[in-house]
Amino acid sequence: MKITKLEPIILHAPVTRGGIADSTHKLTHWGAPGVAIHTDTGHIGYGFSGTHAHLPTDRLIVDCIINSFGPLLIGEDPQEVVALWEKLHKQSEIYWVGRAGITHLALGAIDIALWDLKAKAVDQPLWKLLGGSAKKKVEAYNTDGGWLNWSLETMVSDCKRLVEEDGYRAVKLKVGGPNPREDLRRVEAVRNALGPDIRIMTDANGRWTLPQAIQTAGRLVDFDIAWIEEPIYFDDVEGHRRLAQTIATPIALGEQLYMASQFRDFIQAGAVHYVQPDVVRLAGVTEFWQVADLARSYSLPVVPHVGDMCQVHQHICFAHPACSLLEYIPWLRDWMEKPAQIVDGFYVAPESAGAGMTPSLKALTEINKI
Ligand code: 0YR
Ligand code: MG
Repeated sequence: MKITKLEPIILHAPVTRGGIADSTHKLTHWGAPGVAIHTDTGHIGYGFSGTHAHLPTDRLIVDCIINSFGPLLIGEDPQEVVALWEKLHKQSEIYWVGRAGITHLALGAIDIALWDLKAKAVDQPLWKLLGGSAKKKVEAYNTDGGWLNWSLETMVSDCKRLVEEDGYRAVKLKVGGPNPREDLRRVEAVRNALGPDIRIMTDANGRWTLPQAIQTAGRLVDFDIAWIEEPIYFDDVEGHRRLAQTIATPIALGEQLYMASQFRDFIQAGAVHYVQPDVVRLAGVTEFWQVADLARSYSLPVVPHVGDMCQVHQHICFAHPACSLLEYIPWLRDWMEKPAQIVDGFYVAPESAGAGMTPSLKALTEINKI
């Protein structure tokens, strides 16, 4: 199998109710800038990054994929994905300008497309190629009921619907709003509405200073919260270490970390309990796997962040022993040929060959028209 052509793709998918916010980000669309990798056998591999749909920036990512990395891939065998990852990652002219950021997001999208081809070449879903089993239980927790811009009433009724009608046993709420008392009121209202048996996660998206986190996150223990996510700034290892020693609620983080070495630093410091790598911010499945192995060696659960809207991560979760819980956000549902399926709060192992990012017909007619 040989790579013959790389085709740029940009998708912008509307988010729920036209716009969502957490403490740090506001968006109307989820961006999926990526690539279709064509081969001499007729197989096409798809891989996307995940962005806030800022078109000029999405174009930079796609340009890096096609024009910086692309020429290095033509003629190569996509099944040699780990060797190709090393080859691309060693390109000093490209990595000179960024070991993280756009170059790394570009490599992530390519890596996913290569794993997609490797799985399609043997006509297997990626989880099977990675040694997983459809019998494994992969639970879903839903993030789409807890946005910070939802009114308290909307948030409570959305969370109730997710639990009572859709069968989720775990939901995530955004905190880190301007008034910490309001944060706590919102968490308390959802806890009271859902009862004691549903798990509730909270996510501050890097908003607090250390003393704010000690004060507000420290009180989450009253509501039996599963974790507080990104309580303080994304890269602050020492701050999270100190917080972890101070509060009883476990700490989750990782969605903003680009490199396996950053995870090593957080884990070694004792600054994280739930490890949240993302295939679209790490450079793909290849680097994700290293992080998941590392976390497992410290007995830390891996609960991926879903910049891919869970399409690739579901495969990894059916395969990697550190993963048994996975976020769910529905924004790419209409844009993927086989959107992830959840029944009674558990993922159903995908049956089609590949890594899960093949676009739907609707997406194929609308992409690149933005
Ligand atoms: C904006 N999940 C997150 C939104 C989400 C963000 O990027 O999607 O809240 O990525 O923190 O845990
Ligand atoms: Mg988060």
